[in-house]
Amino acid sequence: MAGAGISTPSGIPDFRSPGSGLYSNLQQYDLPYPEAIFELTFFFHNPKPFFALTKELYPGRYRPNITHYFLRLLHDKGLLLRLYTQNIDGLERAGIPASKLVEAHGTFASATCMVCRRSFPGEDFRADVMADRLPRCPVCTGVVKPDVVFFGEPLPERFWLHTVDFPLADLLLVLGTSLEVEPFASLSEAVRSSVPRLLINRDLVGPFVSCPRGRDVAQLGDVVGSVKRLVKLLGWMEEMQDLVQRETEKLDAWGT
Ligand code: CNA
Repeated sequence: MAGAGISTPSGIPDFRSPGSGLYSNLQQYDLPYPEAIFELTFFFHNPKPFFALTKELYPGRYRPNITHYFLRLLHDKGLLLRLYTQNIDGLERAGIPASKLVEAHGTFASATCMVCRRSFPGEDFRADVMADRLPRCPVCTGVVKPDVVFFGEPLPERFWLHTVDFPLADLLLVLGTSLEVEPFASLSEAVRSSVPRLLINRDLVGPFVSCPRGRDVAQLGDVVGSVKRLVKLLGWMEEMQDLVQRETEKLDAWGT
């Protein structure tokens, strides 16, 4: 299970970190209260703040960091049952196939017309978003909203895979999340009680505080340092460096 804290080392602010988090830095968007940026009623009244944020987070602006590559390595080694992420930055897609991913709060990679409900690749609207123009449906001219899940909207159907996955897991990694947003947060309690849960986060959160289990482990501090420590303990340092180098060269070649 992953959250915004795995992407802060890539330069993307999380929501709740005091000072640096998005919710502390929304003055520029002129919102009545921070959460309004992800509320449909406010979006229909004024979609501009959300598109200003969209411009920030549009795929291609940021690069994965060692945490994303660690998750990729788990996949390469056949150890990843599924990656459940709350992130909407798409950075987990670097090498992890869609079948292994559940983007529980949606994505900018696709978008839907809010009037006729036609679906489009997010890429179709890149030029509009970058030029601060409202993306409009080419068929009915309705406003097109990236498929990021707003408060009150249903989660993507793939989220229901959790009913199958969590009882099967034999280790749960929880990385970079405050575990404050439901229903995602409660997944951390859906593994069998004998299953170890490893929290890698700046601070202790959710059930690791409120109802800890005997086999819980928490590695507190910066996610990059913690992941490096784990990779070292696993003896995967060399593979990790090779992977990071290969992927960095690819991104350099694409000019991303
Ligand atoms: P959050 O509530 O902002 O919590 C982030 C957690 O990560 C906090 O506990 C932080 O202390 C911790 N953290 C931040 N940076 C680090 C670091 N470098 N090392 C270790 N721990 C760190 O974010 P959640 O993901 O829990 O909340 C869910 C929201 C946030 C979802 O709806 C997301 O869509 C949304 N979000 C996503 C992104 C993104 O896609 N990158 C960015 C901002 C917010």
